[in-house]
Amino acid sequence: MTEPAPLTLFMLPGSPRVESASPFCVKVARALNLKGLPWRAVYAGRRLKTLENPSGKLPVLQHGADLLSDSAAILTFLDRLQPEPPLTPRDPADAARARVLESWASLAFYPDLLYLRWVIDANYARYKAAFIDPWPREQRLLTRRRVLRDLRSHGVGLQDLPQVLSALRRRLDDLDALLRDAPFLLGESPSRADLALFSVTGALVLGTTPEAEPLVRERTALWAWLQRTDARTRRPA
Ligand SMILES: N[C@@H](CCC(=O)N[C@@H](CS)C(=O)NCC(=O)O)C(=O)O
Repeated sequence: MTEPAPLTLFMLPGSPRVESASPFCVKVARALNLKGLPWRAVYAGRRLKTLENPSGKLPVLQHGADLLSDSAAILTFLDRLQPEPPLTPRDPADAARARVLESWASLAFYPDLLYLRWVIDANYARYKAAFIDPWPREQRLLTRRRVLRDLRSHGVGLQDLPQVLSALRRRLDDLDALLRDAPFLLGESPSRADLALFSVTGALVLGTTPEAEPLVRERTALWAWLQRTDARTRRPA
């Protein structure tokens, strides 16, 4: 009999092109892979939200009897569980830079991604066909009405598409510039900053947001880093 995997990642389901529709779930999945930790996925959706999940959001990592939510907190926990390779740089200033870049992914890029996926009708149809319709109802989490309401209260939902794309272009330029001199954002090896920004910018090139795809592909340092980070963090076959 095989040993049960000690780590279970409750996550939103994905598609043949990516582990999960949620960049936060992809970020944790890739962190587990990078550390070489064995883990298994459980597709959770609404059921976990109402029954077991302390935060109401995915991902949630189960370690023994403990449930941990929030991808940033989970990465910090993984560094304690398995220190090598570190996701948080050992140098305190680099650790701070990594966390700032990680929050840039969730506070700036993630709302752009949600806008492009859920507000634009044609993209929502693509997203629904790839990431919602194939899965049973209990594995789904968000409704379009909820996401549109949250985006309006965030502010991005009140903007038009040209405004959102102009802000996204600026951010992608900044990310591309940060990647010109080193293979990863904080130097020679991937950190939590790379995992967070890889997950959310990688989600822009999955066939559901055609306005954003060329913006990512044409930035050469950014595009090469996406491939490099993917290769370093993919689950071994
Ligand atoms: N800060 C959280 C954010 C996670 C998050 O927003 N997850 C989304 C899926 S991408 C979610 O579960 N949303 C459900 C909800 O807002 O009710 C993290 O880093 O894990």
